[in-house]
Amino acid sequence: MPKPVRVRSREAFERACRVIPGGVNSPARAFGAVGGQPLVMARGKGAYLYDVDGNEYVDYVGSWGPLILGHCPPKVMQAVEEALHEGSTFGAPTERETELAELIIDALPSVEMVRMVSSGTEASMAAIRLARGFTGRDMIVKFAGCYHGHVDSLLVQAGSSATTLGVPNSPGVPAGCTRDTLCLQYNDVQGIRDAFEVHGDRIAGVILEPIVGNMGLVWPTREFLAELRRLTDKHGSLLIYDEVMTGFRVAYGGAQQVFKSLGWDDIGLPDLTVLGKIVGGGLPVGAYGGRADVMRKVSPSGPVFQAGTLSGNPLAMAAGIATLKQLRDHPPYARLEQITARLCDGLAERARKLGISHQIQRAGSMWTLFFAAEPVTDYRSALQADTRRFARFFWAMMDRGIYLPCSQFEAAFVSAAHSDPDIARTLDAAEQAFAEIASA
Ligand code: KE4
Repeated sequence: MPKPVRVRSREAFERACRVIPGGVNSPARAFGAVGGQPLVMARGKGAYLYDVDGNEYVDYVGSWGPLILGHCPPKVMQAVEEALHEGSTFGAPTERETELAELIIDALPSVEMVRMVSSGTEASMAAIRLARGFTGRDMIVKFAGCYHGHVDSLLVQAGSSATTLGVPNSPGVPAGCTRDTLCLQYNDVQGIRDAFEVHGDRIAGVILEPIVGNMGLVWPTREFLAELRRLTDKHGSLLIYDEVMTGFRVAYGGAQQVFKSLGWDDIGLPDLTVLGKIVGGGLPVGAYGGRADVMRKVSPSGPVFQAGTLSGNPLAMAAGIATLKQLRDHPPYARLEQITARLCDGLAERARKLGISHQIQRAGSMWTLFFAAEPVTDYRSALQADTRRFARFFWAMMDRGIYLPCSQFEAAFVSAAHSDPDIARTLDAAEQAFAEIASA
């Protein structure tokens, strides 16, 4: 099979590397985990990406989650264009900010008030500061394999036990920033019990991805979520769901709605929810919201400071409003469930035929193909996956026009723009790619 020509992409990337660290504005795009050079993209349309050499790809990254409607959805484009002619930013309240806040509150029963920021990182950082400000405590609990943005206090190594306080996992993060962070194992009920046993009255909040995308797709157990809610209630800590990836993705009401539909009533609701990606419709938006008594502590209504020049930016609000209205009024979730299930079942069938160890884990249109023999339930089991085999599969699919996330530890996304022929084309490519790696 002839490899696609990528001359311009190589030249463009080499030029980028001369002026931008690693040639990218986010390391997730750097292909470090799969080798080779990232492709420089020129445009997107519907389910497709086109690189600067004109090669077409079926896109399963969707800009790492925001593009549930695909590239250039007409109504979103139109809304941004209209907003643009009124002005790009005012630094003053605008009605679009209120409208998007109302849409979020209507979608998520746990959210009574919401504040807009410009990224998921900002939203997580603010939510943590708010939990600390509201409780007057310092300690935060997070889980290995969950990512909440490049927040200093959350860039910690996975702890070895429930009492191992955080050690930074990046240069530039002072030890003091992570000293109050506990990093536990996801789905480890005994681990959180031990942590609250030792630190309960010092824990300001627990933050987690309620369905994880950032170690690959991993489901929580009902018991884990129920115990988190029980212990945070008992000790007066806040429970923070980071739904940056799952919000409006796995359901219009995010993971919280999925759990309700599963009848998991004993897990309660989070006190705060962090949002991003889809809520901005492809433009820079993050948001955090939750209980009104907690949110009222945020400046200027309360003492917990948080600010941002472009927070609630009118163009980004317009994109977010148009996206959420499209999702609310013409929900794609039943079809996304159906075509993503067909894709994942087809991948599993083709891998099984060739005796390739794999686990396909999915939540709605978010999914991960792990090259692993056992189900992935936490970060330790995720690390058992065969990342070299993933890298070979990644390039075998890329060379057949299928654009997957460039890491075993990421989720892939199907959009409402993906068609049945796109799924068929992907499965044909996978059949050849599996055969290629099985013989390697
Ligand atoms: P941003 O600051 O990238 O908008 O959001 C950070 C964030 C917070 N919470 C969750 C659950 C997230 O998944 C993210 C960002 N996700 C990564 C991909 N796994 C974004 C890709 C990137 O960093 O370039």
